Amino acid sequence: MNFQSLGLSRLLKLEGMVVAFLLGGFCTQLMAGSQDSVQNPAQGSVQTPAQGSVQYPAQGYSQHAKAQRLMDEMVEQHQFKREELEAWFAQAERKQNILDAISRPAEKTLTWGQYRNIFLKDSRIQKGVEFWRQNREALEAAENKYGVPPAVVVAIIGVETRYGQHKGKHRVLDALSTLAFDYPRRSKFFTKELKQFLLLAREQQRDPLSLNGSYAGAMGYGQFMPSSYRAYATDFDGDGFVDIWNNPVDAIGSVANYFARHGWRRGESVVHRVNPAEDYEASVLNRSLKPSETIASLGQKGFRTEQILPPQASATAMRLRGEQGDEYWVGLKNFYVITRYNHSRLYAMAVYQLSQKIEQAASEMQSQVLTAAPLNH
Ligand SMILES: [Ca+2]
Repeated sequence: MNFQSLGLSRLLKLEGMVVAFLLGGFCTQLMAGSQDSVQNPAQGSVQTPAQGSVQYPAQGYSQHAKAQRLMDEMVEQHQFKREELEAWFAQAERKQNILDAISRPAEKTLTWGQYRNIFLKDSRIQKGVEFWRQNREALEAAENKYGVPPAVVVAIIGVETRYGQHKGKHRVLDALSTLAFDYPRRSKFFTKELKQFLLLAREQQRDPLSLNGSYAGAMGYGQFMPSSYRAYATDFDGDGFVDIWNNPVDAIGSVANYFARHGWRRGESVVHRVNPAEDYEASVLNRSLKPSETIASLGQKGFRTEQILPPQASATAMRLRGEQGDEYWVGLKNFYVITRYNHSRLYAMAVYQLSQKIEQAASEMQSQVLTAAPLNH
């Protein structure tokens, strides 16, 4: 996920906040355990990718001990050609700005109210309606096949990359090599992703040096990490290639498939605002992303939804700090599924509310068109 928009960057700097965002498929794996915090973006540094990077002329990473080991394994386990790997890693560059971005601690955690303002802007809503209109057929097909409403898929792609406008400018081979070989704290994770990336590039007949993504190696419209790409991306237009880098139809099918595989329930709601009873049990609030209560048990603890929901449905209660004060919400299984994309309740709530706004705007536009249409009797 990608917040390199100048507008956001400028806004946050103006407010004196150093905020970064780890988003998308990246977060689904990287950020386990970090729930509400909005983490460190490659912000600022992304506009000047060369700045501060250490030069490794000629050999790049090919002589690095960890790269040598990885190449050995790719040759032994996956029959890659050693010379080919050497040639790629000779060109892979260590990027200091990526190390800076990933190791910079989140110096401020956004409240829900602040986070919401980033994503629920009119321009993102309007562009979402447009993206929906342009990809209506694919979105309907994805809903039929996977049960995920078009507005939810559109909102994910809108939050991740602003509908494909910001898919990341880092060479994925540089990003993953830098993090696998020079970022010990997550070396294991990124080494695994680097191997997945080489396998993916071979499967998709792509030159690994030609593929770009986020500073963490997340790619395409929906910002999938390589392992997620291989596991969940789908050739939704049936042309023989799974291309979520440039093909919005494949991207739409892949996001919907990701949700379906993580347990999305067709036709069920996502989250409900509640007014808690005066003697509510605060201990259940924000306890875990995974629903550990039921609608019935939350009702007994002071969180009763206005809508009648199945009493035994798994649910979780949340308190979020909104602009107008604390908000209380009850999330259902589908809310949890959105957090499988990015382990944050703020993220899931933003996606959900953006999807609602896009749906509303699309339907208003539709009714305007109908109203304005001449009557041909
Ligand atoms: Ca395809």
